[in-house]
Amino acid sequence: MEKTLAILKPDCVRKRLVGAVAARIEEAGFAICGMRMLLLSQRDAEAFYQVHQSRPFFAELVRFMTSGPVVVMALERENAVAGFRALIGATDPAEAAEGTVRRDFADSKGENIVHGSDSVANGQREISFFFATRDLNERILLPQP
Ligand code: FUP
Repeated sequence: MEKTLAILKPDCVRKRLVGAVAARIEEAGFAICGMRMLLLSQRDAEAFYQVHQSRPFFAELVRFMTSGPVVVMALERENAVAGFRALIGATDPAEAAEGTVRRDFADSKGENIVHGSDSVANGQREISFFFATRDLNERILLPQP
């Protein structure tokens, strides 16, 4: 079953939206097969967002992502990567479709509540950044009718 990584970012935790966002994730048919709260170190955040290291917003992104605890989730569903990105909406909440998590809860392009992997390969890489295989409860979805 396809998997994707979600990060409920420091703004999500600070705004007490972990439960609301987790509910939307489960209502959209995702199974949570791994979940952990942690504080990213500077080194972790820089490594995780390495692809953006030369972008002008990189330092601010790392500062924000290390500003408080996050909740990381390994999620499983058919079409998990694209389905999760549809659920959260565009990076900039002003451009995100109505009813998406970022449109409803995010303040800005930088502080946008949640991260979702952008490809199946990156999903696998990002899940292994945070979870050991033995910590993932795989194939926990019930068979579809
Ligand atoms: P997304 O895949 O929607 O999370 O967006 P990107 O991979 O393009 O960006 C990753 C993170 O960089 C965003 F979540 C927030 C930050 N970012 C900015 O702060 N400013 C920008 O202009 C673009 C991204």
